[in-house]
Amino acid sequence: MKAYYYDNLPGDQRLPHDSGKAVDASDLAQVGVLYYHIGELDGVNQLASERGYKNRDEITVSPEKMGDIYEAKVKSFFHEHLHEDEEIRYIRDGAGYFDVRNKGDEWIRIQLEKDDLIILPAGIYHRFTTDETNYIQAMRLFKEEPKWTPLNRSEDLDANPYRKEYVTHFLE
Ligand code: KMT
Ligand code: NI
Repeated sequence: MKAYYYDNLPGDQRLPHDSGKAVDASDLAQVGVLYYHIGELDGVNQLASERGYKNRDEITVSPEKMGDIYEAKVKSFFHEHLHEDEEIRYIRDGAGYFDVRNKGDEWIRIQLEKDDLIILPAGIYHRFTTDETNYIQAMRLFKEEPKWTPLNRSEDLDANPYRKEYVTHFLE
């Protein structure tokens, strides 16, 4: 894992966009983002059972796997959104970037590679992209029925109870 402020410069979303200003795990914890490096599936199983996660699936995001819809998918993952559930991703292979908003509404870019696991809290604004290799394989963990519907950023969401809870807890 490596994290830094996004440079906000034009250019393909899959480029590093590294501003050179680093961010560490405690900065991430301040906005409720947790990071783990887990080399063995046992560790993931333990974390899943501690947090009440019963289900999981695996997704491969690549042109080989997705074919014609790959470019559209990558663009759609990059729309700023939130979820009403935690988002847990365990990277099995390849690499990619999660961008999250900090307290000052700046983008922090988190580069994830094999064996990295990230937990994004419910209500945080974020987006995802593959990197220049165009390949990532990730395990998605969920509790019961996944509430993964992405809710795109809008002022209307200021009244969403999950967003309000997040703001109260982490941004105020
Ligand atoms: C997401 O939430 O944007 C995704 O699940 C993307 C693929 S998983 C790395
Ligand atoms: Ni998401």
